[in-house]
Amino acid sequence: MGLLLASTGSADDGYRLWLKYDRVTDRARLKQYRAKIRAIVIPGKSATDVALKTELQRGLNGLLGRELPIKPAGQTRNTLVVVTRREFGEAKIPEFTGVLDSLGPEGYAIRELKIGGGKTLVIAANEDRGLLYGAFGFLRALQTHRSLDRIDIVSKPKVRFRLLNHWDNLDGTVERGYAGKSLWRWSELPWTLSPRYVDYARACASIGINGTVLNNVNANPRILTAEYLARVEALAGIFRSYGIRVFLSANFSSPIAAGFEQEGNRKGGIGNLNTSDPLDPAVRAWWKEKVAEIYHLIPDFGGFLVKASSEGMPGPQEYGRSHADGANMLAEALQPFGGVVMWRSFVYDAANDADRVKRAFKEFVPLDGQFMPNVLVQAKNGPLDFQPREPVQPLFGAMTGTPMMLELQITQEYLGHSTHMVYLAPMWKEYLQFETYACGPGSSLASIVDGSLRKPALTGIAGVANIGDDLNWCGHLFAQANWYAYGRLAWDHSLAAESIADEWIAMTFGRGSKVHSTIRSMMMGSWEACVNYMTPLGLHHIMQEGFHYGPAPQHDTGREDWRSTYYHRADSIGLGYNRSSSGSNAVAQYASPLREQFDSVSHCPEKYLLWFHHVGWDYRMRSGRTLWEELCHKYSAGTGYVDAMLGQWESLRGAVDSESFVHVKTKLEKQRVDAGIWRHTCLGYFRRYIKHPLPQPLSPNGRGE
Ligand code: GCV
Repeated sequence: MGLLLASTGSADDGYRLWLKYDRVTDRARLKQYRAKIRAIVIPGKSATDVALKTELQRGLNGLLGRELPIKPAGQTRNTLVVVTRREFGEAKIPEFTGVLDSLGPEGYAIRELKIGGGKTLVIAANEDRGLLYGAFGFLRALQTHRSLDRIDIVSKPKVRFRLLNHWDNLDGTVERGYAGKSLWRWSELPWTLSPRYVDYARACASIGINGTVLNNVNANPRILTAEYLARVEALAGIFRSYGIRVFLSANFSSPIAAGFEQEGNRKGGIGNLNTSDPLDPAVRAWWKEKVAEIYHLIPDFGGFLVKASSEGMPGPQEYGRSHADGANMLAEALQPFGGVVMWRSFVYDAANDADRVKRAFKEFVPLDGQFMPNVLVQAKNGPLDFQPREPVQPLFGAMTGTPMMLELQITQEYLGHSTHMVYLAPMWKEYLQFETYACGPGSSLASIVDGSLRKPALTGIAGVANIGDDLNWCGHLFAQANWYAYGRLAWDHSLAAESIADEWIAMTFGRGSKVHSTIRSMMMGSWEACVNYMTPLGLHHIMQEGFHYGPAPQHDTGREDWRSTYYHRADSIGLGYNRSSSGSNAVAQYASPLREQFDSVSHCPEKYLLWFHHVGWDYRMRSGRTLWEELCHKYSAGTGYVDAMLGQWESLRGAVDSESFVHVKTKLEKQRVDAGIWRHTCLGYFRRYIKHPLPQPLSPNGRGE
C-alpha cells in the first residue's frame, strides 16, 4: 500500500471515537464496497433493529460517501440483507443453517451468498442483538478496508456478562476518573437526556459490551431511592436498544434508616431498619421489596455489584455473617427476576494475615460452593490492586465451585492516569494467558473466566471504566484504545493485542501505512515501558499514597499495608517481599508446579522476582547483571522507550490531524518528565542501600542530562 495519510491538517476533537465513518481512502476498496452495497434490507422492527439500521445507514453513507436506500425484503442483488433466522427463513439461507445453531443470542455470521443469480451480503443472527453486533462487525470490516469478496465472518462472545463498571458518584465526581466528570447528569435526569448517552451506548455496543454498572462500588445508598431509580430507568431505556443492561452497585447498609449510626455503617441507608444483618427476616423482606420495585421500572435490570466489608464499606461481617450469607440474601431477592449478584472479593482485613496479598484467598476459599447459583464472585486480576504488573490472583484457580468474574481496570489508576500513553491489551493478554494449573496444564485464566475449564452456570468480565464527560471521553486520545481493546477482549479473549491495535488505529487514524506502523509500534511496547519506569522486576505499590500517580518508595507512615516500605522491603541486604515458603508463603496459594516455580528464586520469572523474593543486591540475574544493575537497566529502558515514543510521534507531524497531534505530543512530553521522575526517585531512594558506584548517571532521562 502506498502512503495514504489520514485526515491531515484538519482538527479532530476525538468525540467520534473509533466510529468515525470517514470515507474510505483506498480507491479499489471503495469501488468494491460501492458495487456490492447498493441498498440495505432490514425487515426487523424492534428498537434494536431501528438502532442498528440507523448505525448502518450512518456508517455506510459515511464510508461509501453516498446515501444508501433502505429497500423492502425480497430485494437482494448487490444488497446488504440483515436478518434473523425468523425473518429470512432457514430454507432460503441454507448456508447459515447449522452456523446459527451454534451462535446463541448474541453471535452473528456475515457472508456473501449467491441468491437468484446475484450476489448478496447477508448479516444473519438468531436475535436482533446478534444483528446489532453483526452490523458493527460489518462496519468494522469496512473501516479496516477488508475485502468483501467471499467474506465469511462467524463470531460469538466467549463470556456472557461483558460489563463496564463505572466508579461514578452521585455528586458527579468519578473515583479514579481522569476524564472529567461523570457522564451521568443525575440532576438533569430523567427529564433531559444528553445525546451522549446514545453515543456511549453505540460505542459500547460496537465492541460487544452488554451491561453497565452505573455507580461506584463505594456505593451511595441513595441510588436505590425512588428518585434515583426513575433516573436509572431513563438511562436503561436508552441503553436497552443497544443490548446493554443496567446494573447498580448496592450499599449493604441500604435497609438501615438514614443517619442511623452504628459501628461500620458509615453512611446509614435509605430504609427504616436498624440493621442490615443478612439473616434478619425484616432485612431480607426489605431487599425483596426493593428488588421488585426496581424490576417494575426496569424489567431487564441486570443485578447488583457489591463491595462489602472492604475499605470501610459495610458488609455482613459486622453481624458475624459471611460473604456468602450477604451475597445469597441479595441473590434470593434477584433470582425470581433473573438478576445476578456480583460480589467482590477485594477484601484485605489485616487481622487475616500479615501479607495483604493472601487475605482475599483466605476469606473466600472456605466459602467456595456456598454461593447461590446466581452469584458471581468478582475478583481483580491480581491479588493486590491493579498494579502495573502482578501475578494472577490465585483465587481464580482455587474457587472450583463458584463462577469467577474477572475485574480489569481500564482507567489507569496506577499507570499514569490519563496522562501516560499505555496500551493495556498486552497486559490483559498476559493475565488471560496466565497458566494457573488449576486443573493441570491448559488451565489459563481465560479458560476459567470463559467457563471452558469448569463449565460454571455464569461467566463474566468487568472493566473499570475510563470514561468521563471530557469531549474525547477518556482524557487521552490513546486511552480510547483501552476502552476499545477491553470490549474486544471481553468478547473474544483469543484476539491478539496487535490485531486489536491494528483495528483501532485504522478506525481512529485511517489506513495510512506510515501512521499505522508508527502508532502500532508506539502502542505495543508502551505497557512494558510503563512497568519498567514504575515498578520493574516485580516491584509493586511504591506510588504516592491516595493520589496513586507519582513515585513514593520512601512512604513509611499510616496504615501498614498502604506503605511503600511494606511492599519493597529494601534494606542493606537486598530488595523485595519474601513470599516464598521461607517468608509469607503466598506461593502456596498457587497450584503446583506454579507454586514451586514461584518459590524458587532461580526459577521464578524475573518479571515477578521482587514480588515473591527478597533478593540480594548482588544477585546475578539471567542477563549477567547484578540485581542493582538490572534495576538501573530496566528503569532506563522504560524512560528510553518514552523518549523514543516522542520521537516517533514527532515524525507524524502533518500526517495526523493537527488537534490530535498537539494533544498527544503534549501528553507525551509530560509522560517523559514523569517517567524520568519515577526513575530518578526510585533509583535515588534504593541507592542509599547500595555501596557500589552506580552503573549509569542518575538523571531523570537516564542520559546524564
Ligand atoms: C472504588 C483501590 C482504589 C479505590 C477503589 C478500590 C476498590 O483501593 O484506590 O479507589 O475504590 O480499589 O476497588 O474498591
